Amino acid sequence: MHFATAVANANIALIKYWGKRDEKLMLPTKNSFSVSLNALNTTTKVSFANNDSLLINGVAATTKSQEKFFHFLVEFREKYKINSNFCVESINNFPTAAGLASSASGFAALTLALNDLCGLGLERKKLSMLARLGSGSASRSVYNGFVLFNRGSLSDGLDAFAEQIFDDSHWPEFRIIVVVLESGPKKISSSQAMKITTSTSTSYVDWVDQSNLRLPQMIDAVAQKDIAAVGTLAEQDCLGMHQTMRDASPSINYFNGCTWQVVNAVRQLRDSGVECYFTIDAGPNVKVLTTSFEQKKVLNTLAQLTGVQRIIVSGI
Ligand code: 2P0
Repeated sequence: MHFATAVANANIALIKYWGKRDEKLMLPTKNSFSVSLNALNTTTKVSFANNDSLLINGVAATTKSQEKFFHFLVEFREKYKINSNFCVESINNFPTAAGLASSASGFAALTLALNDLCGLGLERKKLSMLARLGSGSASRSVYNGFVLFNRGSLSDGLDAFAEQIFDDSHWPEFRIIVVVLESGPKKISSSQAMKITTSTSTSYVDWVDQSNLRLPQMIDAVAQKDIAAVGTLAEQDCLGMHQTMRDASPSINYFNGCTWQVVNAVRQLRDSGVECYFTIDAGPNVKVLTTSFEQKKVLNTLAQLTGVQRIIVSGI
């Protein structure tokens, strides 16, 4: 085979991953739980080449993403005793520069394509562990639906993998509305921010404890398709994670004025009886969690806000 192509969806964590217990092996401090987004994906084509190269949406990748990419290929070759170099062409169907998590779908699609090209025949669990070496959140994007990423307890990482808990047909009415806000380049990378948080934040340990208690409640809430419980737990987990960053030294803040504007609009809508909730990751954009029944009302309100660049509606 001269080339292989694979597609992977982006994912949003409802119970967040933030912090590593082992940086080299990319082992997370805690379990996380996500939902895949069928409207946001990466398609990656891989072929054998004389040198490693990476094109994202037809443009040579920035130094920052190239660094992670080259490191991943070094690890991949070492792990599976492969000598080849690779030409990688990656297309995101969503704005790469908009601060949306392209590394999760990107490394997951790359992992799936390399597995095909090199004829490795790896099972999903192994694919998840391989994608993890690129980005922690990528281990969740080798699946669709609702996915649990186990932190594991072994020092070699052999029990740190993701697994699907509910497939993508479980909750057809669930909606994630991605609100892309005006923003400059990312202030600080997730990896760097996690490192500062875990080593200096006064509230980190407490958040991990609380988040671990929320996880089984979240899985139960998704099982019951209870949007109020899912949304409430997701907001608590997200706000707690961002608080750990504010309590770090130096203090880290990914929100901007527009972020608070959207958060307040979501809270006001909810007060008026519309079931919608928010979650925010390592950037200013807001993801609104709601259902197909409420989608129109939410979109009408969001469309009136200033500072909103783009709105993407996704199912699972
Ligand atoms: C998550 N995030 O669970 C959390 C919530 C952002 C906030 O996983 O260092 O790009 O490559 O493992 O996966 C984003 O961090 O970080 C992330 P690395 P990653 O989705």
